[in-house]
Parts: sequence; structure tokens; C-alpha cells
Amino acid sequence: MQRAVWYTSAMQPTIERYGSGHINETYRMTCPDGPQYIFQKINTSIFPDPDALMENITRVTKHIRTKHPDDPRCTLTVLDYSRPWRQYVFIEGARTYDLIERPDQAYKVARAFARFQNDLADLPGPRLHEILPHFHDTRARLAQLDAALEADVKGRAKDVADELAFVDARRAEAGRILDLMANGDIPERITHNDTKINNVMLDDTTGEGVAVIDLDTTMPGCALYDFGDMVRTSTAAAAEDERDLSKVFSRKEYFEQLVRGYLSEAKFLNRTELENLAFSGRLITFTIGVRFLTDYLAGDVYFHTACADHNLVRCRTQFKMVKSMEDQAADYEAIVRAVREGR
Ligand code: GN1
Ligand code: MG
Repeated sequence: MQRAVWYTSAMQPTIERYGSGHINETYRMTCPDGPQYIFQKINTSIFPDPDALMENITRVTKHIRTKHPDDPRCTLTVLDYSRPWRQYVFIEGARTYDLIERPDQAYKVARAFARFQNDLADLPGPRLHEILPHFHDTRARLAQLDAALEADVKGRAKDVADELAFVDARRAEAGRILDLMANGDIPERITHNDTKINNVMLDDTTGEGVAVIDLDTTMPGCALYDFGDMVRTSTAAAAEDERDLSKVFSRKEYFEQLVRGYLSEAKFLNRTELENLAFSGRLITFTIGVRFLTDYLAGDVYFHTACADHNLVRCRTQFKMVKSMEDQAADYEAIVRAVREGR
């Protein structure tokens, strides 16, 4: 068991803000004698029960370690936790990407997340805490949007007529996965729930997935939402906050590699899950666009923002991504079919 290390003022470590997460505050500490640590302040206005969250992370990381006993980098190592701060070992020789540059990276990302789901499929003991209930519940997210629109606390509703029309045209599809879960066609699994591309570390040399990180939302969920968020972020040709929408679209060759990488490991999926893989990309991208729009209307109270219209810009990129996936839906479905049939 590694232990937390503290330094005297005579040997000052350097501390810098780290990463591009929208929720927690993250710092990297580099110590004069070499080791590096991640310090993170859990955002308790979003995660009201950090103790339960850390209990989940401890169980999950311990279990993953039992699956890869010879690989010290296979998951996060919690060194210390004192609410709301925690300390992790910094995973060396690997990095995250906000945007990927080659389709083979999509393959590796998807395989890493599939392995994560696979590793946790037999986690013993009680059900994990449901850290954020209804996290990917698109109907609940639409209800939050409607409430924020009604309240219109910043007088921003006038700016978003096009985005609201975009949402209204897609409300009918919002409950598809929820209904399939409710009637038992899609099972509950242990899922990550925030599988954006920058939540997996790729090895600096081999490019292989090393570890899945940001485990705050690991809880009971739906495998399709994890796959959907990979499609949202790994196929995107531009950043989540790109203002020039002509640069924003979903890249088919990346989608293909994502499907190939995911299905190479995710052997547990049932037929209904497989049939909804392409749809899940559109749905989760839509849902996250709705969340950005809601936060814009609510006055930027949830996601970290760097400028007044940041959430609106993010919403627009998400909706452009949805449109791009809709335009390519037949191709995306054909890719899933081909990979399922071993072509
Ligand atoms: C947040 O913390 P970060 O940046 O990895 C958010 C996700 C969103 C994502 C959008 C707990 O993730 O749900 O998809 O931003 N996490 C939480 O980029 O709400
Ligand atoms: Mg993150």
C-alpha cells in the first residue's frame, strides 16, 4: 500500500492546475525528488455525498486491480481522502486527449472502456451507490430544460429559439433507451457514465489505453450511454466549444474504429444493446447538448465556464454533432451491422 507523502517548506513541490474537466478542481503536484500526484477537490455542490462516491471508487479500483495484478497503471490509486479533497498517484508515461487525431485512437479508447465495463461485470457485494440518480435520463433532462426556460433567470431565453426548436423536433425519441431498460430488454450494468475521450489515458509510446480515469460517476447504468458518449467525443472533428460550426461534425471512419474496438471486448452486450449502438451516440450527444442549454438558461451554475456564452457554444456543437450523426445514420447502422457480422 502506497502512503501519502508530505513535504517541508525546504523542498517545495510545484503545484499547477491540471486537465480540462468541467466539474472538479484538479491540480498536479510534482515533487523535487520525482513523484507526481493528482490532488482533486470534489465539487460537493454537484456530488453531495463524496463519502459514498469515494466508497464506490475504492471498491471499483480494488476490483480492477485484481484483474490486472501485474499492471500498476491499470486504474487510479487513491492515496488519501479528506473530504472534499483526494490524492491520487499520477499515472506516468500516458496522457489524455481532448480530441483525437487518428481513427486507431478511437479503437483503443473504445477497447479501454469496454475492458473497464468487462472488469466490473463481476464486482461482488452490494449495488454501487447511485451517485447521481437519473444522470442520463433524457426525459428528466428535458424537464430540467423546461424548468430553466420557464424561470429564465438571466433573460437568455430570447437567444435560444433555434436550439429549442431543435430540441422539440427530437423529444419523441428521448425515452427510447429508458423504456427498453424499464421493460427489461436492456439490463442494468456497472458503467462509467462519463466516457468522454479525455477520461481515458493512452500510453505515450504504444498509444494503447492504459487506464480509465474520472471514476466519480461509476455506478449502475446502461452500457449504451457509455458507448454513446464515446461516439460524441471520439468521433468529433472539433472541440466541444468550437465556435466555427463548419468544423464540427462526426467522423465516420472514427465511428467505425470505435465500434470495432468496443465490440472486440464488449462480448456481454445483448441483441437490443447491439441494435441501439448507433442510436446511443445521437441520444447521448443530444442529452448533453440539452444539459449545456439548460445550464446556459440557468445562469451557468453547473459546468465551469470561461465566457458568458460558453454553455451556449457547447450546446451548439452538440446539436451540430447530432445533426451530423442523423445525416449519416444509415452509414452508421451499416457499420454496426458489418462489424457484428464479422465483416
Ligand atoms: C462533465 O467532469 P467532466 O468534464 O469529465 C460532466 C459530464 C459531461 C461532460 C461534458 C459529473 O464531465 O456528464 O458529459 O462534462 N460530468 C458531470 O463535457 O456532470
Ligand atoms: Mg473528466
